Amino acid sequence: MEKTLILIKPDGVQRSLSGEILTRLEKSGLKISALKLLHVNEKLAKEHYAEHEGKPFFGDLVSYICSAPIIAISLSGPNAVEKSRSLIGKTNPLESEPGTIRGDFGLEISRNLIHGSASIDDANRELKIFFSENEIIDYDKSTDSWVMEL
Ligand code: IDP
Ligand code: MG
Repeated sequence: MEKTLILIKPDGVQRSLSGEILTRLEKSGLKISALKLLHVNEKLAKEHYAEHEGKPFFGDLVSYICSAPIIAISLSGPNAVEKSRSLIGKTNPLESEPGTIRGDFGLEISRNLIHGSASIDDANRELKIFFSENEIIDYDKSTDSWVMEL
């Protein structure tokens, strides 16, 4: 089953929005296949955001992600990557539709609450940074056939 990496960023945890954010993602039918609270160090932040190295906001982005604990989540389900990106909204909360996580709770691009992998390839790379293979669990739920056509 397709998987994506979600991070509830430091502002999401500090503002006590972790439960609200997870509820929204989980209610879509996507399944939690791994979850942990961790304090990211600079090395891990730079590895995760390698594609942005050299951009003007890179230093601030790394400091932001390392500033307080985050919650890392693996979500599984059909089109998990695209579905979670649509629930999250655009990168800039100002351009995100109401009803999306960033649109409802964010004001600025540099405090946009949540990360979601942008592609299946990104998801596979990023999941390996945050989780070992045995931390990601595939399991059935009795509601599976009500959420997806099996
Ligand atoms: P995404 O998180 O929607 O995939 P990316 O373009 O991959 O957006 O950027 C990664 C993260 O870097 C964003 O979520 C945001 O935290 C930060 N970021 C992106 N662009 C800017 C910017 O112009 N100023 C400040 N921070 C930015
Ligand atoms: Mg991105």
